[in-house]
Amino acid sequence: MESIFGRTMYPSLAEWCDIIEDKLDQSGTEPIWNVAPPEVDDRPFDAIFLGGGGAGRFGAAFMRARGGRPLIIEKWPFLGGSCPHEACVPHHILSECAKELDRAKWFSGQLWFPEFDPKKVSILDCIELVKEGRAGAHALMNVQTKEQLDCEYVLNAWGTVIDKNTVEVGGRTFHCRNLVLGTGVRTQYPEIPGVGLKGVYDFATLLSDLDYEPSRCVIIGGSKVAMEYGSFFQAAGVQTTILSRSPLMRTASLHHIDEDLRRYVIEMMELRGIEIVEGAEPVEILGNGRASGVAYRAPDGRDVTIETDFVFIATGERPTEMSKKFIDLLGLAVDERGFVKVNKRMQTSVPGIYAVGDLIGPPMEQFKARHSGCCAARNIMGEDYEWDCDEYADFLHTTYEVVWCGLTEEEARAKYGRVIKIQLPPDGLPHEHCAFPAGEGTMMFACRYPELTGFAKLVIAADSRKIVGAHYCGSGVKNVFQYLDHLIRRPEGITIDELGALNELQVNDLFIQLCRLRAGQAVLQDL
Ligand code: COM
Repeated sequence: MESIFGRTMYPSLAEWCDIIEDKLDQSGTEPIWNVAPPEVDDRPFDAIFLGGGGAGRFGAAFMRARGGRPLIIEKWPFLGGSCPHEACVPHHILSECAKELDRAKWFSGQLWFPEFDPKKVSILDCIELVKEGRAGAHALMNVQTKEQLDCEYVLNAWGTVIDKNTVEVGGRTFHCRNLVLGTGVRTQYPEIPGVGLKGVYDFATLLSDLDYEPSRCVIIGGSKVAMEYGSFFQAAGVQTTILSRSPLMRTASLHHIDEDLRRYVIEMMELRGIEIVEGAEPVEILGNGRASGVAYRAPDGRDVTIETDFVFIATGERPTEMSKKFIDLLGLAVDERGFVKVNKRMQTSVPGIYAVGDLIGPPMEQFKARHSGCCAARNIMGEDYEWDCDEYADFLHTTYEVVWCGLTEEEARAKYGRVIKIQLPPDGLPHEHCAFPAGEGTMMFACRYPELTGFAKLVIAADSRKIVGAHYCGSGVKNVFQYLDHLIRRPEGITIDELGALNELQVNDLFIQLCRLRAGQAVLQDL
């Protein structure tokens, strides 16, 4: 394809969709060039961002906004990386499908809902929906990054690192003052026989390779991905078993998981029919040419086999083999799992080389990718800027949205001694008699299925009256938690009195009215 740099007529969003689809269909084709020719701009690049996912794209945009000259090199024909293509966006769409399917089942034959017919649910159709939807996101990333953010890029081409100041791509050589590595990760498959069989997928290959309707699913791994995709498969009518070594939500990469929240989430997954085997040791994926079963050792030492035509791997991610090549070439320090080590400026062990996004390890979340890219850009542009990713609000989906920030009740008691909580349903009140929290999105459940309305807990240090943790399973609350997390972590924090002074917009809003009910108390008590 000819260069798109300097065109007065840019590809429209629709044209970009076609260009991207064409490129995705033919592997190894021409790069897409958007680089200023030397007569227009011959300044050296302040940084080459290898990888145009959230980390590289945001880093480059920030650098450009500060007057720098970034170049993004991306193997896919679009920017945004795995997020819009096979990770966050697909997962959000499939989780929304799971939530809709769940409602359709519970209300089957009631109100305006038809009798739920699982035969009408097609996983392949849901995947087609994802593919249709992601094309628009791809196109927007390309247009926005060029037209609005004024960044130069080369897409649809692998960059080859020659040294820390030189990258070759599409037969051309580019020089830079700094290198920012953001090439992401792939699912790491367990080393057991059978992982290469047809019928074994991860969140990425599910979208690219699945070509039949699964009838039974075994998930190996207990990560967020296991819970999220497992909930979707089960909601779509595919009997699902999760084989996890660690208890769900107690895996190493999740922190501040409140035990009451965890219990409710698992209970609700099991109520939907998912079988969860914790402490399981997968031994082999069985099959002749294609997966037909999974053999595992149960926690009590028994050898068990489950028949299945679909195995989903959710054992976490690691840097790719391609990344390992330049990591070795550049001599970068890595941790025991192979993630590139960085300091709080995103500097690696080699001066002039930064690493960002998933390549530096968990949390593998969008906010971390974007912030880490900007942090590298700020430092490259001369700012002395540190970014700390130790504390953050976190979430996952089942058929619910599960969100948390700050300390668990147990952690708060250890740290502050006197702690009170505001909780729905309160301890000792059976959920089937308590149709709360009943937030946005679970009001219909509240009327007919009280125990499905979710779980809410606010943790408060009683002496200072400060809110120190919040935990929620329900629907529609991620936005709230973004701000709540910020308020809690401000040096001055936020008290129960201050939260109670806000104006609620939903009758069963998240915590405001409940804080106000308690705010009059001089000595705070649980609610
Ligand atoms: C979002 C991708 S889908 S990015 O983080 O905006 O680049």
